[in-house]
Amino acid sequence: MTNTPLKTSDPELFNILFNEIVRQETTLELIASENFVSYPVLEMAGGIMTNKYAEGYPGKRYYGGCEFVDQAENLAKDRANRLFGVEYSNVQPHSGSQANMAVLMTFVKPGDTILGLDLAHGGHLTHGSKVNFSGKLYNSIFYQVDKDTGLVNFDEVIKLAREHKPKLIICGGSAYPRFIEFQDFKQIADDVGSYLMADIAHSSGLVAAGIHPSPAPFCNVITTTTHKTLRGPRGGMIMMGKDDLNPWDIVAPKSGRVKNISELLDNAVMPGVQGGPLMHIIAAKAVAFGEALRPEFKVYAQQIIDNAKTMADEFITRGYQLVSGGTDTHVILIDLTNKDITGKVAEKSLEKAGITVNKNMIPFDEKSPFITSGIRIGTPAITTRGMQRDDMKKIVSLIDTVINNPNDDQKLFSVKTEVKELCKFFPLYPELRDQN
Ligand code: DSN
Repeated sequence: MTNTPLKTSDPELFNILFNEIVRQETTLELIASENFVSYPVLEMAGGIMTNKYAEGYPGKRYYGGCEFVDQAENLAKDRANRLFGVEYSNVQPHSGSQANMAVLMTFVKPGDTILGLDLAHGGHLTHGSKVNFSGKLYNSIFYQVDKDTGLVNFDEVIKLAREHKPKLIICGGSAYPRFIEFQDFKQIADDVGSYLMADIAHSSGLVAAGIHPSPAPFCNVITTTTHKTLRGPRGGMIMMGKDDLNPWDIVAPKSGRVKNISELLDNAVMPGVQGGPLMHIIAAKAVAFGEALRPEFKVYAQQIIDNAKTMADEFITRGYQLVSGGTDTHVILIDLTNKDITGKVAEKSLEKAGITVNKNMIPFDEKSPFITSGIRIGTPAITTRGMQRDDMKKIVSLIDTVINNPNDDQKLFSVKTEVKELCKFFPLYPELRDQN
């Protein structure tokens, strides 16, 4: 990347970009919510559709000149529907949080009760956290995981659901290492007459590959991000397995000519929550969904899980405590309380050694979210780079060295050197290098 137009016009930003490329290439990316998009996705996300305003939906825009962005958005929706086996999708949400906001705006009114997984037990801010719109606008209550098993405590979910009769139950989260039991949630939602939303932001790539159970037959509405295991551009999406709910159960009759919930959801996204859609990102979602429809994606998704299981076993062998005792997915949540180190210190020391993770609350954590007793690790990004079983064992041994020597700069430096050596075998974006 020696002679790009950016380098000439804005060397300061070029330098920042260059340094970030080097950082991504020479370090181990273990943040469970991150991934590396393919070069075609990158090309579309960085492409000229960023120039286009297209408020509205394909065929019903508020601006002219939308012929080709309409085609891109329709393709994204068709591919999403095929990928997840759903009847409806909205690919416009800029993020998972905005997808969740649109769903909440559709299914619940301010003051209504929602029931979601406690953030400190693996949930998400938008599932009712008091510091988020979802906890400020709605009466949010939370279920937790069982202290012994680390799994969702369904006895508590039933008890809370019967007691509070939530309008909406939310399943899924951001730091839950096990499969989400959609069917069990569905039984409870039916029992108390609640709507059921699945947030599969983390597991959507595994769902698309058919490796994680699908929420489509059980949940009224599904949200996801597109950039985690799904390996698309940064963004969000809403889906419904079937668009067969009666909208009049949700909105007052004076709301006009609404025929189905999908119309309410579309309206909630735009104009309810967002204005102009990011057409370059929507087109890049279409590219990523096309990739995920190919048979290779199943192999990739299975490798993500195999890698996570290998790491989990290796951590256990080395005396680490994993929340829920292991993983079914791409997520490993390590409880560091027996290692005499906080999540905050572990994250910092690992970063110094070229390994990127995030500190994370563990269930029943006694430390604050800024300190934490745990770290979360994920395998999507390193799997994208092509790393496999032996690499996982090596990475766990490097992490172990750091955790046991968090303040030994010499050891951290030697791990960093080993990380760089390992990364050299798995180059990122050779296409960028070819532009030199
Ligand atoms: N920030 C995402 C994650 O790391 O899981 C959730 O929003």
